[in-house]
Amino acid sequence: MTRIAIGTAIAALSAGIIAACSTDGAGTAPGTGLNSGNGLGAAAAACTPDVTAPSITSMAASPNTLWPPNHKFVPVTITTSVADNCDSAPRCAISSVSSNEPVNGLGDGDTSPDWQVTGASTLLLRAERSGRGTGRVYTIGSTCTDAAGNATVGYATVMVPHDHGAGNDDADDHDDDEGGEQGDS
Ligand SMILES: [Ca+2]
Ligand SMILES: [Ca+2]
Repeated sequence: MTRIAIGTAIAALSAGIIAACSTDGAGTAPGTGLNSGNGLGAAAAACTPDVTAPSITSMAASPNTLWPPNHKFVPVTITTSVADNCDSAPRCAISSVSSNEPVNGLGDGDTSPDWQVTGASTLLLRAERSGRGTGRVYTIGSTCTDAAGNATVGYATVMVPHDHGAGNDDADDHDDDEGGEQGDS
């Protein structure tokens, strides 16, 4: 008798917990489908707490090529497509910028800094590259964070080619090549 009563109580308690969970976070994450036939309960279980970082589906820089390499800052905008299991609008912000060339290396005009973050999705990049290199590649990192603080970092690149492909601007290109070769010795 006693054992049966305890078992019944546990079952009732479990049912109560499940019922309570199924009402939390209603409608926060449609179609997660962890438990087929009980999507609402699955969403609640995934969001209390939310331990899943946002998913970055695409990230791009515009423009993604800088030309001519005249050592001037060019405004660049980063566009990020992001989704999260619970937060309908994760926030993204530029969190890192790097270059495959030294900021103030030889033959790049001796200018620094070469980038400046101006907003969550905007920055200035210097249109230059070493005349003795193969082209500069800036890598911009953007961190997207959901309401629970889970974060994902995505990256986009911006090229400063060594040579312009079609319609080569010989004047600009030649000047930079000369600087690079002289600085190399
Ligand atoms: Ca999340
Ligand atoms: Ca520089």
